[in-house]
Order: sequence, then structure tokens, then C-alpha cells
Amino acid sequence: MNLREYLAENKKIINAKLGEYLEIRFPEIIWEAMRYSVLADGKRIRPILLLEAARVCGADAEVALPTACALEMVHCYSLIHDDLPCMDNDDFRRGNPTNHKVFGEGMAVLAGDALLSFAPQIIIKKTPDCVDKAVLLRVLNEFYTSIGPVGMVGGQVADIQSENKEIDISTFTYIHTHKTGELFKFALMAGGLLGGADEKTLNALVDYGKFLGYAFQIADDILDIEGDLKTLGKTPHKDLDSNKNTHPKLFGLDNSKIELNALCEKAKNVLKLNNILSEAFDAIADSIVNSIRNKE
Ligand code: GRG
Repeated sequence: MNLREYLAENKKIINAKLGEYLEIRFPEIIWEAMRYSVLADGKRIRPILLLEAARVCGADAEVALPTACALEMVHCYSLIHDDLPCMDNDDFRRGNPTNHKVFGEGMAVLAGDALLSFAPQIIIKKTPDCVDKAVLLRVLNEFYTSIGPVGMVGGQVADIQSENKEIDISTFTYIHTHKTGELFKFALMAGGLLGGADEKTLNALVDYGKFLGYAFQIADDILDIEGDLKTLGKTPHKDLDSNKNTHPKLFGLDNSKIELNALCEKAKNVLKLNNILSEAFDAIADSIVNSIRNKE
């Protein structure tokens, strides 16, 4: 398959819907701040995974698009808040000045809050009526679980508390699997649920999401060391300079590369073992391995 074309086509569909859902209303400034971050050029990897999970289970994109866009909105909220001076204090994101640099800190906080509260409304209001309400409720439960204190926020909290400390491997794994992994897991879970997957398929999809999410974070850690501003769209060496507990810091750069490779193989294998056939899922796993190869 041509992964580049596949990603570009899906991105186009997702971007069009995001633009539609985030039409400017009163008070204009908050919608402008939300649109500024959401409509910037992100990879859309999470919503693409969600759409692919729904597709392999036999569902139309229309059924999964609202949840896919809601997921991207929450991802963008996390980026806006993470970039704030009180958190990671970053000046660039997706190749542009960060939200607070353009709209001010107060408005950036509100833009994140607004995305977080608007996203579930999109799931509720825009998911087609053909989706069973019990399924929709389960999707919403998984959504809130993955983004909240037992999910992504929990991972961010543990990360902040671990700053400038030596941490053990279980704390490190908790941070990575929650801060980054939970949204990947949700992408696969929600796509499977909306596609009507049975529990066995659902578990396999979720396992793929877990392996991929962890690999994605390790790649991000490696690229912080080996990437540059142009290719990353954000400041490189941030983790290095702030002495963050990254995978390479704990295990060494070479071991991180080996682990990244192993996780992507595991991701592909779990699908194979469960007869889930998706060239896109395989190619996405391979592309994570390749994302760091170009820098070697
Ligand atoms: C503020 C509640 C709260 C949480 C923040 C997700 C997160 C927790 C912080 C973002 C910072 C970070 C480095 C997270 C790791 C996940 C990651 C690699 C994010 C970047 O995702 P990409 O590469 O970005 O998919 P694009 O721009 O392509 O969407």
C-alpha cells in the first residue's frame, strides 16, 4: 500500500470535519484560538487509527468520524496546556508559535478547556443515529477514562512529580503508557466499538494500540535527541536539557531503538494472530520504526 497517500486522504477527511465542527461562533476569539491549534498541520495519527479500527470491523467512516475528531480535539487540548509556561514551556508546536504565544496564557488555558468540553458534545451530537446508544455510552465512558486522572492526566501528573528525580521502571512505564498510551488505546478501542467488534477483536485492537502508543513515545524521546526543529515542528533537545526521564535516559539510546523495533513487531503480530487484516496498521507500525531510521 502507499502509506503516504493513505495518510493524506484520511487527513483530508478529518481536517474537513474538524473545520466544520469548529466553525466560528460568538465569542469569536475562543473559536479562533481553538482553530489555531487544532487546524495546524498535525499528523492526525490518533483519529486515523480510530477510523482504521472502525473500517477493519466493517463500519463506514461516517460512523467513526465524530469520535475521531473529538479525540484529535482532546489531543490538541493536551498539547496547548502542555506547552504553557507552567508546564513544559514551549514556544513552538506543529511548526508554529504555541497557542499562548499568539493568544496569551489566559486564552490558551481557555482554548484547552473549551476543546476538552466541546469534544464529547461532538461524539454525542454528531454520531449517526444508527449507532446503538449502549455502544455510544461505552465509547463515552472509555473516552473520559482515557483522558482523565486514571488516564492521560494521571500520566502527566506522574511525569511532573518525577521531574529531576531518579524513577524506577514501573513509574516510568506508568508515565509513558498513560501520558501518551491512553489516547492510542482509546483510538483502537473506540474504532472497534463503533465498528461492532467482538471482545476478542477489541482486545487485540487495544493491544495493538498499547504497543504502538509506547513505541510512538519512545520514538518521540529518540527524536528529541536526534531530530531538529524543522522536522520535529517543535524545539529539539527539550527533554535532554530539562533532564526528563525519557526512555533513552533510563535504558540508553541503543536499547531504546531495539525496544521500539520490538514493540512495532509485537503490534503487527497481535493483529496477525487475531486475523485482523489491515495493510495500514502494518504500514503505520513500520513507519514509526522508520521515523527514527532517517535520523541514524
Ligand atoms: C496537559 C493534561 C495534559 C496532558 C499533557 C499528552 C501530553 C500530556 C503532553 C504532550 C507532550 C508530549 C510530548 C506528549 C507525548 C505524546 C506526543 C508524542 C505528542 C505529540 O503527538 P504527535 O506527534 O503530534 O502526534 P501532532 O502534532 O502530529 O499531532
